[in-house]
Amino acid sequence: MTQPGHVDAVVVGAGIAGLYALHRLTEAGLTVQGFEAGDGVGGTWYWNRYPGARCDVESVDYSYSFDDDLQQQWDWTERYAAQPELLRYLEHVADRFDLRRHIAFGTRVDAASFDAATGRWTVQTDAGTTTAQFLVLAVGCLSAAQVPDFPGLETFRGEVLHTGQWPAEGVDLAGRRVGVIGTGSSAIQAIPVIAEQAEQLVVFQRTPNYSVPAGNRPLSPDELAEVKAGYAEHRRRARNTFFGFAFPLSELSSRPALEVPAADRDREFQARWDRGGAGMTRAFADILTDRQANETAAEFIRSKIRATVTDPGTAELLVPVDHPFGTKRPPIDTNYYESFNRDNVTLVDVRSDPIVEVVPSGVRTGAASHDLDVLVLATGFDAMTGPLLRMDIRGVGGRELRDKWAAGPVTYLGLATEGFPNMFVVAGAGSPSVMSNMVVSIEQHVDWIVACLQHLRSEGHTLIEACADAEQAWVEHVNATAARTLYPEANSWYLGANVPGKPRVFMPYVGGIVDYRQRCEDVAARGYAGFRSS
Ligand code: NA7
Repeated sequence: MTQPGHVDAVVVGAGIAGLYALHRLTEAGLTVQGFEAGDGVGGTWYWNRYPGARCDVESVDYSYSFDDDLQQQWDWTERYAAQPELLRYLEHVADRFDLRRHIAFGTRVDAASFDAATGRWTVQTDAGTTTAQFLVLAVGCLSAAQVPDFPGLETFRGEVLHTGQWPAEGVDLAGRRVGVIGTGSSAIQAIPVIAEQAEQLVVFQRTPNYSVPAGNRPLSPDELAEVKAGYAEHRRRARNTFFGFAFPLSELSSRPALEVPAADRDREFQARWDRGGAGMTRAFADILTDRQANETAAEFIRSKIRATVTDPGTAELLVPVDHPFGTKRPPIDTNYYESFNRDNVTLVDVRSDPIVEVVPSGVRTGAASHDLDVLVLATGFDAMTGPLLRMDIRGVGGRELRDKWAAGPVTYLGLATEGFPNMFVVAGAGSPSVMSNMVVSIEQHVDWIVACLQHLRSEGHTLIEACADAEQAWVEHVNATAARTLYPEANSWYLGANVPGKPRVFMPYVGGIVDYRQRCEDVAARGYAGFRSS
């Protein structure tokens, strides 16, 4: 496609957020240009093609709600959709709403700068320059792969693959010696599948994780029909829960864990373990806010690990002790702990035996050399701020976003930042997106942004910018809300802890999506209070 010289809005990213933004902005009558670094749509589901990649939110929830024909006509095949199905879905959405014609694929945005004289953004890509009145950054929260600086990595003779940049053509692991570094959600999904394919698998673990069985299974036609018959109500329910999932209300407990006798508590945990999925964090009202309550769930999971993993030494290494359950995004798995009972799987604890270097033949730790053909970096992402700060974004007076956020992200509602007029972030730091069903958050953010732009037009204004005091108050509220929970206790990507040198700031808003939506609506109802427009 030919890149236009000027449009009303540039949308960066063609994942779930970018596609929906393009759809809603064009529907509202704006001219748009989308830019996407990948060669196709899908974002997260375009890049994360590692073996076992699957969503941790149920398919019937993790899907757009804006179009009833779409949700009625699309048939999910599994409780938790795998990456190929999610990618097919997003490709279908792009075609169905004719969105591809707005997107320049294989085009990475390097820089964007705001010119106060013209009130326009100049967006620079590796293919050219486009100006726009509005800049909508839909670049994802977990899209900037984090590759640790292992000495000698470049000397490795085999293949080095990051889970978040998996080759589209796939990788044949049969008969190969594979190393996986990391035991986060991506690794926990990949390890059981790689263990079945590879000749040998060595897992390098720094921090043991709590994982709960996904309970994934095919969705029966009857089950799907039932959801579809009540989809409007299903979506309404999802939007009115803390995290944005339409689980049965009976799953939401209002009881504090320690008020329940231990045997009953374990029965409750067991029921949720058997059902599979993320229900464990909701088993009692205070799991994520009270350390002792949390410990009851943590201990239950530890007992499951010890009961599953046959070698007691390996089991103990897999038992998490240094952070509360649920304070890192809780992985859900299929046969994760069971994989360590296989003869071809070895666990290396890099806390006690650190990785010294990567050598041409594999990975050398203090105690041993591990010969490998493939090294999988399941080492996560420079989350939330990484995708934005890897671009050179400059606001009024050439102020760099990197400078403004040097001590951590500063936003108003997670959607905007002072000094960067007409720039909106979808699912940004300071929003509840990563603590929620992402699709519900994305639809809410984009709807809010589009309504804001329509309001601006109806007022005859061309410029909108967050005010410094509103932004400051929001940041304080985000911090205070996090401080009431156990989340800051874990060295998680929520805090940037996985990226050496990144400021330790709790980035997501953990007040829940209902509270957040109410606050956004209130801001809009008060004439976009906290923003100035002209
Ligand atoms: P995560 O959850 O950030 O996990 C990354 C893993 O890689 C984690 O176990 C890290 O250990 C480990 N890691 C990172 N750097 C190193 C180094 N230098 N040495 C050893 N181990 C390392 O990323 P995922 O991709 O699994 O999941 C991201 C999100 O995607 C997930 O939360 C879901 O929302 C979907 P650590 O725990 O930091 O000690």
